Amino acid sequence: MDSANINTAEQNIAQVKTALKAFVENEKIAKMLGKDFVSEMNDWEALIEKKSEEPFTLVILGEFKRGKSTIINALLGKELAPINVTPETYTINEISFGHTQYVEAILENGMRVPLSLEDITREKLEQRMKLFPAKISYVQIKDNAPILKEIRIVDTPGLSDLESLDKQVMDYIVNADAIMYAASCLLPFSESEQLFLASHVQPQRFGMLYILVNMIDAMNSQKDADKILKRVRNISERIVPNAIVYGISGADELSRKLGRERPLDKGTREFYETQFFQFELSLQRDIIMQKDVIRSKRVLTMLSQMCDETAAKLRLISDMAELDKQKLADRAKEFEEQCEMLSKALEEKKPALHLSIIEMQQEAEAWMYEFFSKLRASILDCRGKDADGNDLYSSEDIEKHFYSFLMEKVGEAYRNCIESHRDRIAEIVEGTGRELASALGIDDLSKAAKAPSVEMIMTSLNKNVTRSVMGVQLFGTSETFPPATMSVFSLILKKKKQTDIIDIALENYDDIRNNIVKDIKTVYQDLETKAAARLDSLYQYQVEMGREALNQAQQLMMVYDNDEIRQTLVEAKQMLAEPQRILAESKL
Ligand SMILES: Nc1nc2c(ncn2[C@@H]2O[C@H](COP(=O)(O)OP(=O)(O)OP(=O)(O)O)[C@@H](O)[C@H]2O)c(=O)[nH]1
Ligand SMILES: [Mg+2]
Repeated sequence: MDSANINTAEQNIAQVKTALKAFVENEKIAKMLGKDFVSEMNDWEALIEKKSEEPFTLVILGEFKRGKSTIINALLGKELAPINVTPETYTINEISFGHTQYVEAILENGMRVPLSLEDITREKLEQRMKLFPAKISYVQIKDNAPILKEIRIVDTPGLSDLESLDKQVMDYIVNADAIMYAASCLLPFSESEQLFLASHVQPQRFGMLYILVNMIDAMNSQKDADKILKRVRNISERIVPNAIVYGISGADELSRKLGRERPLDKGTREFYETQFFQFELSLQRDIIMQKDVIRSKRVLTMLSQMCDETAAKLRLISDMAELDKQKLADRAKEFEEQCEMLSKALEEKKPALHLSIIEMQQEAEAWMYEFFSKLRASILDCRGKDADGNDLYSSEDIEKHFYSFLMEKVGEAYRNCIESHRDRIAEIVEGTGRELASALGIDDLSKAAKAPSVEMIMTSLNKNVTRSVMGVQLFGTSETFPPATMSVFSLILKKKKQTDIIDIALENYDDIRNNIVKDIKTVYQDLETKAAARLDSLYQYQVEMGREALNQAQQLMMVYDNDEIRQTLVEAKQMLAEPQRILAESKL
């Protein structure tokens, strides 16, 4: 969709909205689908309506202390969002355009309390809030920074973990037009950050998603920075393929714009300065200039989620309409019996899982032996001579670089080996999960019972989730080598000054290899425990889905007879066909 098509997009949106409105307002259908469903549809509608009226919203997300507020200030060229070394952002701060600067808290009871920028630091706000008659819903900051004429920017508190993900932040995610996700190059791009992106950001299908790897100024060399960015890019390509990754320094950019002293240049300034510039350029070109297109796409995405959920619900009812009350009761009883049987079957699967993991562990050991025999050759190559008989590497070079060369190679082999097995184990676990679901006969039931947006997370991302749940610590840098391997490396380092480092490495060669094999064993044991636990939780999930679907159906059958349901279904499907067709044609 380009801007020439924007009118068509808007027409489509209007048509789909009208059709869905008629659908919800049809009394027979509404009665059949139930109160909850109608209120859900109304929520969707309200959200979409709100969306069309609200300014374009760019939301920043990320865990605590990734420099989110600093990045926003750097974009604004002003210090509006509070920044601190301790958890700072306390409320959701909406920053939008106003001719004069103005700050106020919007309370949950609708009341507005005027504040100043100084008041919204965590420390002050915590004090002042005690006197407010209700909790703060969000803080609104108005300012005349030029970028705010185009878009509204929302700063959020650090996300802690998925369990306690604040409902309000979640509303902002659903409501956002585009997302900036802040990570820090000083902290690893953790499994929980990945899981958050996979489970909460990706399913929303944002047209624009930036991953900002912040604090590059703190890296000691470009090589270090490149390495981290490469890792983040590799991971994000897998879980949020549409994301654009930039390596930036919010703090440097803010100081630069304010004319303050900038962080020390450790040789990467040109890089992060350019990256920030490119990020701002993309904001201009891909967001600000395209904001109507992005907005239309976003609304169309929401509408099609709404349609998909409705269609899934209709499918569920249509399955159930084929059964009568007695049959349904039998089916529920049968389901419970099956659950019991499968729970036993699940226990029986565990020894097989154990065997597969042992097999992988042996394979890993074999790889390691092979790798170490090849590595010996590369080590000896370090002493090689060129055609003229000169040393390929000077002894100073070897002195300086050999140790890190060795660590890097061993670390890489170790990481690759476990990474690839982790995928295979995740596949085994997911496959078993699917087998259980089909044995329970709840494939379709569960699909129908839950909205496709949820379903999408569960199926397409299940493997990623499983991988994350089974996250074992992956070692590989000097500080984080597995314990046994590290002990040999330390030994080499201690002796390094005394004699030729290559000799020391070769002397301790078998020890390095044997110890890494020892470490690998521990890691695989850990993997097995986690995989088994994940299998249990998948089973629980399937069972709950099945029960829920059966329950829903039984309730429905208490109120209507099958013919009535069938007839209304035909009508409902017909009414839904038109908006579905339009949405399919608008090629999201
Ligand atoms: N070296 C360096 N420090 C930074 C950078 N960006 C932010 N910081 C520092 O990191 C700390 C946290 O920055 P904030 O912007 O408050 O981080 P935040 O993610 O908004 O934190 P919360 O709101 O508490 O979740 C502050 O001390 C900043 O000065 C950067 O690019 N480089
Ligand atoms: Mg903050």
